[in-house]
Amino acid sequence: MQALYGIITPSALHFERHQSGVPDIDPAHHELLLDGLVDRPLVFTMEDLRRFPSKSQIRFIECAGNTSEDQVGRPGIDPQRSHGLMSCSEWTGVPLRTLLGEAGVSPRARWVLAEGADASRHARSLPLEKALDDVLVAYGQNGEALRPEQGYPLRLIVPGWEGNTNIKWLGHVRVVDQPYMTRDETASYTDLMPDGKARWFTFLMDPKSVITRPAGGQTLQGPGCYEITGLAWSGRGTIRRVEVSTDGGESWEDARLTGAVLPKAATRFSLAWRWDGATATLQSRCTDDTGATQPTREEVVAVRGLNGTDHYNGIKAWYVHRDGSVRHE
Ligand SMILES: Nc1nc2c(c(=O)[nH]1)N[C@H]1C(S)=C(S)[C@@H](COP(=O)(O)O)O[C@H]1N2
Ligand SMILES: [Mo]
Repeated sequence: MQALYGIITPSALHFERHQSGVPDIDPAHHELLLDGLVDRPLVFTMEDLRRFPSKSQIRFIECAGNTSEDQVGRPGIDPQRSHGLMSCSEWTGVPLRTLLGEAGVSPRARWVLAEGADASRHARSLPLEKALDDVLVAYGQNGEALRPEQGYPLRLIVPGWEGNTNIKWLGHVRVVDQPYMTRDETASYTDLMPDGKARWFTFLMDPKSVITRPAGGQTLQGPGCYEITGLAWSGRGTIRRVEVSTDGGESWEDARLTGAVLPKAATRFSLAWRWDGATATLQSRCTDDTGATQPTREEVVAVRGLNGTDHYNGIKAWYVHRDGSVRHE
C-alpha cells in the first residue's frame, strides 16, 4: 500500500484471500448456473456472458478482517501490514440484475445464494435487493482478464460489502426465499459483541482511511516539506472529506481529494506538511456522503468490545520520532 500511487491497485499486487487455494479452471468449460426461484433456469458459458452489454466500474474490495490487529491493540508496523487487505480495481462484467432478468425472478424470491467453484464451495447469501442493485458478475480486472487469485474466469463484485461476499470462481447463483446460513455467515463473518450475542449479516464496510506516506517503516530525511498522502474509502458511498492531524488529534486540516472521487472506491488524499523536526502524530479521518465519519479506536471498542474484530474502522495513528523514523508506536 505504501508503494502505490493513485487509487488503482495493479492486478498483480491485489491482496489475496482464499479459504482453500486457487483452483485451476479452464474458461472454455466454465459455466455459471442460475436457478432456484426463477421462471427459466439458465446456464451461461463465458462466451454467453460476454454477449451481454458490459459495465466497467472502479470499486474497492476489503476483507472484513482488515485492520483487526489495530482493534486488538497490536497494530501492523506499516500500511500494508495494517491496512493491506483492501485493494481497488476497475472491474468489467455483466450486472447480475441483467442475468436475473433473463431468468425471470419469482415473486417469492428474497435472497440469492452465490457459490464458488473452488474446493470449499465458498458460498454466501445476499439479499435480492442488493443483487438487483449494483452487483457485477465480473470477468475483467484493470483492462485484462481476472487474475487466477482474483477468481478467474468469473467472480462477483458486491460493491461496498465485506470482501467475503465477493464470491470468486463463481459457478452457481441460486435464487432463494431466505438466507442459507452458510459457514461463512454463521461460524465466521459474524461480529461477536461484548454481551456474547453476534451480529448477523453486517455486510457494509464503514468509512476508513490510512496515511500511506509518511507511515510506519519509513524515514523522513530531515526537517522540511513533505506530502502527507493516503487512501480513504467507504462501502456506504462516496468520500466527501478527509481531515489530517499532525498533532495527535488536537487540530485537523482538510486534505485535498486528488484524482477520481468515486462511490465505493479508494479515494486518494494529499496535504502539504512542513516537519519541524519535533515528534509528531499523524492521523487521518474521513467522512462519506451519508455523513458517516471514521470513529476513534476508543469509540469503536466502547460499542463493540474486543470479542469480534471484523469491520474495525478506527482512526489510525503513525508516530514520527525526532530521528525521522515513522513507527506504529
Ligand atoms: N470462491 C471463493 N470466493 C472468495 C473467497 C474464497 O476463499 N473462495 N474468499 C473471500 C474473501 S474472505 C475475501 S476477503 C475476498 C478476497 O478477494 P481477493 O482475493 O480477490 O482479494 O474473496 C472472497 N471470495
Ligand atoms: Mo475476507
